[in-house]
Amino acid sequence: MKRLNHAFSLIELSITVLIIGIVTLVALNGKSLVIKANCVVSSLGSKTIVNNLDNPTALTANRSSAYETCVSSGGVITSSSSAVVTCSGAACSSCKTLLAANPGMASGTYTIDPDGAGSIAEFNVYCDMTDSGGWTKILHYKNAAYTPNTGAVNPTSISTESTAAISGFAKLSDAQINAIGGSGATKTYRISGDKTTNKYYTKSNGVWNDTARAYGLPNASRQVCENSTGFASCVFSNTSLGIIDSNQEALSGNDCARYFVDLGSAINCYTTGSSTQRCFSAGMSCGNHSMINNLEIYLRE
Ligand SMILES: [Ca+2]
Repeated sequence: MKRLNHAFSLIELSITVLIIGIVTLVALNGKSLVIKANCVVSSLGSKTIVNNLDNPTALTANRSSAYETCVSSGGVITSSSSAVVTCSGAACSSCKTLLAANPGMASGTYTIDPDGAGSIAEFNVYCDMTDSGGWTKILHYKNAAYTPNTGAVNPTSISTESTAAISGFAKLSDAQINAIGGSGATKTYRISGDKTTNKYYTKSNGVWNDTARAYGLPNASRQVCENSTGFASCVFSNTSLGIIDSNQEALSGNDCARYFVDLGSAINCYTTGSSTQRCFSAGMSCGNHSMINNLEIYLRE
């Protein structure tokens, strides 16, 4: 009877050891999947860049064999391909930092993570690498006024469509917009449309709010410029105007080079008279304040 009890104890001990082993394996496996340090996968061919600062398991759609190699090798990936774009940590935070890390990078769709290991997940953006480069597109509409929304609208549209391909209203979320370069930092916003080759540039440290008048950008320290030659040649002037209006800011005539928004109310499309939907309008001599179509707003921190 004693021998039998002893044998049973050995079986119990074996089972206990086995369970501990399984638990240990599971724990190690879980650890290996949560790699926080500079694990980067890049592929210029498909124009995707993935880092896993947040949650690698959420990136299934962007995974590649290179990504899996990265994970299995402990978080650092290298590639011999000449087409590989490198990106890690802060270099993944915006179109501007991507370009700085990869001179000559083409305009197109890339994945960024403005707050690094912070809680905002990676997201795709459309980068304009011309006009001094590093412009992240944050909002566009095609030819109709839109209802302001602080959330993200049509993420695929905003992250993949060039000017000619704009299909409708789309934007990043306000949280994503403000994370690029840091909330409250002075950034340059670039506005363009179909009525003029001029682009309107404004520097502001306002916190972006899609439901606020002129996005909450106007404040005492705002600066503005408008030209057709690009950001590098812009000469900025101060303005205390409470809205965006290149005519009142003495940057344009009351013509097709005029950009204005939210003139009549906090949210306003002057062309249609709506106070619940927003659009940009051109000057009087431009079809009696035609709506500016293919309107795009880019951000450069
Ligand atoms: Ca993040």
